[in-house]
Amino acid sequence: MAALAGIASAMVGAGVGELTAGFVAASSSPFAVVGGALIDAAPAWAKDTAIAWFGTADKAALLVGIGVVLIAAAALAGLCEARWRRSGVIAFVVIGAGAAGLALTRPDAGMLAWLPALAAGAGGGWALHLLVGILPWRPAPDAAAHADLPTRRRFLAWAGGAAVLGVALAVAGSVARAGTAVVASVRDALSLPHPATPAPSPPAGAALDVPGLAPLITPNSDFYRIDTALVVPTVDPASWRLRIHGMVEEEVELTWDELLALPLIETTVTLSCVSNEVGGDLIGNAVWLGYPIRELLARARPADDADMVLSTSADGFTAGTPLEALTDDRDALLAIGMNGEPLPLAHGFPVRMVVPGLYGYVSATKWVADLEVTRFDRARAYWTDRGWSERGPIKLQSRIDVPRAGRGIDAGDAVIAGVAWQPHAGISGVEVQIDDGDWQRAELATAISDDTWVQWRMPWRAASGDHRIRCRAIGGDGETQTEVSAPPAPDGATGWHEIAVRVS
Ligand SMILES: Nc1nc2c(c(=O)[nH]1)N[C@H]1C(S)=C(S)[C@@H](COP(=O)(O)O)O[C@H]1N2
Ligand SMILES: [Mo]
Repeated sequence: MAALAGIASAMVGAGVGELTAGFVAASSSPFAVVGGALIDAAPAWAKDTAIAWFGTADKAALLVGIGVVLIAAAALAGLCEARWRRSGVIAFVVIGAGAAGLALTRPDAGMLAWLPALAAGAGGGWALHLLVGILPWRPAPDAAAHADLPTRRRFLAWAGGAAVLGVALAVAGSVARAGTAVVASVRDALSLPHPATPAPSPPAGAALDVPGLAPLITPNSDFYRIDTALVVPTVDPASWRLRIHGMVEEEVELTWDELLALPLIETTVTLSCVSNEVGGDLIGNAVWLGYPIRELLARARPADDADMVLSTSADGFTAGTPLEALTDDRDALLAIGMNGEPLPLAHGFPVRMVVPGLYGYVSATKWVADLEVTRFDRARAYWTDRGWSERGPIKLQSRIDVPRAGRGIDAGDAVIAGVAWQPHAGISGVEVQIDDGDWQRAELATAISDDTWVQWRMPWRAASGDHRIRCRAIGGDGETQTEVSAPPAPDGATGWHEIAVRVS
């Protein structure tokens, strides 16, 4: 029961923390602070394993993990408090103070970042003091007044009440997330300017009609999300500024209104995560609205010996992009729109970068706030400090979507279909091998451009039995996708996607 008192008290503390954070700053919620610090401090292998195991559910998995550790620690604190009064309370306050200190070190810490964790520790400690005071079997000096009442039932009622209170406070905290609500409503009220140069509608024959095949354009709600932000950063467009500085002749500063007034262009670009495994779904294709970064850099006039742009987000993430990829004729964008809408909050609202041909970790900074023109030998970015390559061109890849791996299909006329990509270099063909037969050319849909993935399909007379299907792409430059299998780290997975199908 002392352990139970500890757990219920921790729930009160967590609730107080979330409630305070809801009013002060969502990113300073104790869970966000501890989780964020763990994400940044975790060794590369741990992070890579988390993404490999949990994919886009990695954040939920981390929060569950923190919860489990917290419950264990709280139970222990309860047991200590029952044996040595104040020891558990002190533990709560110390943990809260530690998290408060951690909160101040987070890149997006506001002035009151320390408050939620401190309040959580104090609230939890106070609850523990009260609950242990009414433990049924413990004749504490201050329990004398309740000498007739401290039954097991009474204790359980109070402990249960404390737990419910904790949950209620946490719910209230998430409702109060003032920042998120305000920014979400600003976003909802926005109407984006019309592009000076709209994306041409996809050419006829770009989208194949095959059920189960990834759609040519990925809807925002299905677009994969990968980032280090446990709480989605909330950036109000009215206060958004982009600073371009470093090795430039002239510093440039840009506000939201100035950005909107520029002649915006629309382009369709496939974005992929370097953590995407062969056959994986950390990839999507969207129509982006934005302004070419090239034009902004032209205003700033980078020094001749600069070769990298270090972009920083509102929450302290950084990416190092080759200067060349931002100044050459590809349309690297400072994007504000995704598939006809303002960027969704989780995809970088109000402004992010999108660079055709490069993995997200070296180019696609969301909630972007700062561009520093520099050199690869002078600056390091978030993931390059964690064992990933400095440069990350997206590798030539292809995927089988239909039939679904591991599912059975009926014998007879079937279709094999998928997507292939090598953004910026393009795709010139896809080949398919069934069992150990010859490689056959698949029908390639018309590409939107070299910057997007391409759908493909091949008819198949499926005979009963177990089959293995493999695919490989041929790049725009004639290169065939390598069979050599490599894991995502350090610069992207390679190998052929292969699926097993049972035909009956
Ligand atoms: N601010 C910020 N931007 C970021 C990241 C991040 O962690 N923080 N992750 C990058 C990575 S690794 C990828 S793959 C893309 C994913 O963009 P998406 O979530 O919109 O699909 O965002 C990039 N931009
Ligand atoms: Mo990524």
